[in-house]
Amino acid sequence: MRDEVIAGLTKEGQKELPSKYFYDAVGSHLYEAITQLPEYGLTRAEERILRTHAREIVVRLPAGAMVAELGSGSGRKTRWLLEALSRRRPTAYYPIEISPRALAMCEREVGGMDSINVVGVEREYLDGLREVAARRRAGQHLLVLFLGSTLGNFERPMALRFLKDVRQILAPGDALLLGTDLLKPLPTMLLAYDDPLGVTAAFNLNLLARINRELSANFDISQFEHEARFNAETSSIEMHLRSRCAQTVTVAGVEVSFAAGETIWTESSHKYAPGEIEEMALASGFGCEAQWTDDEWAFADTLLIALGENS
Ligand code: AVI
Repeated sequence: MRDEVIAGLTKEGQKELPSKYFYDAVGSHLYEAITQLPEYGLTRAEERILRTHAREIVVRLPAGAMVAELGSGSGRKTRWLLEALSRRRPTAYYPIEISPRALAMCEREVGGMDSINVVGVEREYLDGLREVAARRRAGQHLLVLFLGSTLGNFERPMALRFLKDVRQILAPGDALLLGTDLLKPLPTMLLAYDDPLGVTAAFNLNLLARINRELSANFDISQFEHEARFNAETSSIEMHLRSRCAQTVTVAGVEVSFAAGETIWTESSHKYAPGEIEEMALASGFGCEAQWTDDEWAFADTLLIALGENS
């Protein structure tokens, strides 16, 4: 963390911090609160999709597939799918998550379900997925869940690279259920990342508070403000932290100077056009089997099937 933070803050031009560091104990609770905000429709939309279409999704899956989820979250949305799967046959579920706290929360949420055997995997996504893939029986298929539009937090070329890496680990016929937030009117997108209660602002500012706590830095949090803006070139909402004045901060012994108004770029959330998901899927070796969208909030869950070499 120290090296990445210093590299991002001392970079020429736009300063940046990696969004993966949002999720310490405080940040994870703030994110959980964000998912309940009326302005942030994304999580509820996906829950509606999975609740309404769980059976339809399940009948399209390879029979007897084991399930791996990249980023378990709270497990709340996944319950609907696991319930539908377990009605057909006992199912092994492997949440893959780097945070032991998140894994424990997921195991609590899903652990008591009949006919579901939960095995938490405390690894980075791709390493964890390799480990799970190695555990399958001969001929057994795998269903990978990558929900919540986490893919949207990757820059577009990285998102494509990631899908290709996932495909490489899978066998032809394996499935990937991918959740992606879709483009919608600008005011709706902006409000989702700049809510009037200030929960998202606190989530963003907590990154500086975390750096203070863990890297003995001396950011004066009151001298930074949250900003959400739309980048039309990349179709993404960017979150920034804007310095309210000219100031110098010490982070792990390194001095970092800010001009008044200068920002640190902390996150991008890419928003997709519906056809774009199919394009990305094809370019990474998947076929698009089906797509479900929500009526209230433009969000899509797309079922992708790993294509064979000659498909
Ligand atoms: C986790 N990720 C999909 C969220 C998003 O919408 O990009 C993180 C988030 N950032 C601000 N609000 C929520």
